[in-house]
Amino acid sequence: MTNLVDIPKVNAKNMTEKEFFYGHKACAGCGGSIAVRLALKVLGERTYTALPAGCMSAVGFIYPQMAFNTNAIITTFPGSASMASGIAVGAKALGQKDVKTVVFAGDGGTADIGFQALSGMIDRNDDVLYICYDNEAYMNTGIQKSGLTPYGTKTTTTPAGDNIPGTITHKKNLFEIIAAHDIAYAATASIGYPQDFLNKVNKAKHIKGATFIHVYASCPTGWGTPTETSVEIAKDAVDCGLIFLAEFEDGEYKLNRNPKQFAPVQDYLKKQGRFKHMSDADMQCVIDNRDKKWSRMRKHWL
Ligand SMILES: Cc1ncc(C[n+]2csc(CCOP(=O)(O)OP(=O)(O)O)c2C)c(N)n1
Ligand code: SF4
Repeated sequence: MTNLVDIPKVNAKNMTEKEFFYGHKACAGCGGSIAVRLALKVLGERTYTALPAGCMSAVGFIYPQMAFNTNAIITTFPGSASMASGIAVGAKALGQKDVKTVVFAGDGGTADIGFQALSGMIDRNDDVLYICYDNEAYMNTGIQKSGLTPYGTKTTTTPAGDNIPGTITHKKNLFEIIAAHDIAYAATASIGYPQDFLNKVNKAKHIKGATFIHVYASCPTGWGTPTETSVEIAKDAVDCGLIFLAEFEDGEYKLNRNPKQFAPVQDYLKKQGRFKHMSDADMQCVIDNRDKKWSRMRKHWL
């Protein structure tokens, strides 16, 4: 196993100025595109990239233009991890040692439709870094609820009205489901904390075998937020405790941030059109669920 302590750090000063994902057609302020851009700057040009149907493939491959400066391919929606496994094994068969295979998939393509292939990829320990950019809904097809859409969210399949208050389930516990595979390295991140995300991609790059990063990535179009606040909102989500920054390594969980006090959840929710309808009771339900999760994490991960 790679000695992760000795890996040279990547930061804004020594990071390449070369762009590997440019000229794409994402909406202004798209958090998913920020996640892809940052990750590819760490992974570099010897990267094979696989993307299922979803925003990043829709905005990245528009004939005759190609926004990826690396090798990249669109996969079937449920099969991105399988295709990435094939690419990684193919690269090995060709004797290529300096390449990395990466998947960029949305929350729908990861936690729901692509999950079986992802589980198999981790089980075989194929040499793939799987990055899920989590914008908390199926955005590319018009904002439908996914397994990672949080409680209270208004989506086109969970409309807020007299009968239901938007989404009535909490986010699927993806990070721990992945960790339960006993994967060598998994992490959560947010585009609101870019240095933390860069460090985690860098770590995963140097590990041979399956690795996974779940990065929280704002979507102004689906969230009803101003484009210029994307990074700020992704930071707010962490600061109010609804998104946590953590790692799973060598069978152990680690909380990277453990704030003494959380910023008010209400302020975070009220900034976003998708939560505008929420009652005080609904917001309290979100807070109670956050507190339950944090007391469990603090008890077992610290
Ligand atoms: C098997 C299959 N089912 C449905 C679709 C239609 N489809 C294309 S993109 C998409 C939404 C993707 O959502 P997500 O994976 O969360 O990524 P995002 O669009 O949010 O980036 C869907 C449902 C498809 N292409 N293939
Ligand atoms: S809909 Fe959202 S995730 Fe899709 S390109 Fe626009 S901002 Fe990005």
